[in-house]
Amino acid sequence: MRIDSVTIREIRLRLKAPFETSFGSISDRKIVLVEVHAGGAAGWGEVTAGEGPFYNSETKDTSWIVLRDYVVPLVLGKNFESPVEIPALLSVIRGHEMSKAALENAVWDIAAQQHGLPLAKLLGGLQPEIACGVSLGIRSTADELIVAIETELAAGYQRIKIKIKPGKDLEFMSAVRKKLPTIQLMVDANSAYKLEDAPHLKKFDDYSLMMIEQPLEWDDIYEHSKLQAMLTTPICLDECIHNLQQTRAALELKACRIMNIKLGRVGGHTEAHRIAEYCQSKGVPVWCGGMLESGIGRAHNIAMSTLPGFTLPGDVSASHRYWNEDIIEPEVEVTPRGTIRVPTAPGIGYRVRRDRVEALTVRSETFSANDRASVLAAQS
Ligand code: OSB
Ligand code: MG
Repeated sequence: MRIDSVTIREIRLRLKAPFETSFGSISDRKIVLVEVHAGGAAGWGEVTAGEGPFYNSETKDTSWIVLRDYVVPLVLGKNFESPVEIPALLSVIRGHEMSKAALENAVWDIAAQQHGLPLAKLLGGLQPEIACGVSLGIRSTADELIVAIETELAAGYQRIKIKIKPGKDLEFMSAVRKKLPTIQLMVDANSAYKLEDAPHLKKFDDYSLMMIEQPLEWDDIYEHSKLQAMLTTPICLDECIHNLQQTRAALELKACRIMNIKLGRVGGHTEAHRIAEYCQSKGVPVWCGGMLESGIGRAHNIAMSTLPGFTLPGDVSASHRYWNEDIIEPEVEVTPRGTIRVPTAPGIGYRVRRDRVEALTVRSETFSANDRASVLAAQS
């Protein structure tokens, strides 16, 4: 396929309720979407960067620049047999995985449509439905948190993750365990602790947690290996892992026993697939993390979650938990047994609501291979 045009656009989408993590609170998402046209088909990807550089170093604004000035010029007018060729082409750009992922994933959407297959199938996914958990933001009181957890359990969700930070941890875990002793429970610190906090983190071992996600520095695999040796609870890495090499380092150093794979953080479906395969070969379970995505990013997460090795419930949940109205049709729904049925239509399997996307757009730029060819011809 030849990449005929790429449109980048920024939309605004208000969360139903603010989402609080150890690094801040967010109410209004500002999301960059990428639409690629190739061979008569349109494909969509989502940049999963935050509004500010607080989860990782990318933001919706850095992604705009990187896409416009570096990613798009590298792919526009180029021919690809398969989207797996894209990472090598984009590897001259260091970092900026979320920006690259949005482009590559849009091309995967097109490739799947051209094969007449749902994206999950094209990727090699086998599961007809995926297991779902929820990620709950930090609440002001344990009672409030328990009410939120009970609502999610009643909806069927199989696993509860609670966000924590120093001062908002043991009291919450202990209250939840007292009320709900047997649920599948885990915590996510988003790098809020230091290795010196090991004696404190050791107390988490008393609460039968499935795992502790990313307790230490966002870029420090080594210190997680020191901490893991002191804990019985498995560590799961999130922020630290951007590619297969870092995954190998983490497993060889025994820095974690479980891996969170996020499509944006690792640069797209091709790298995510490699990481999942490697983890599976080492007997390390993986699950799909979430970044408060719109329906487009969510659809890609669902496709990835069908791959072998994704044996734990992910942070992939129903559209209505986030938005009054999503930008895809149908919206993502969860069954009473806490699963999402994988769509069977070609591509991402959901229809993008263009009217709604247009209405939410605050800026957009389109780059077309033909315009570029004519600009280059005029210059020569
Ligand atoms: O660490 O997993 C995380 C949201 C934004 C940034 C980082 C994280 C999260 C979540 C939300 O936990 C998961 C979701 O999309 O529901
Ligand atoms: Mg996390």
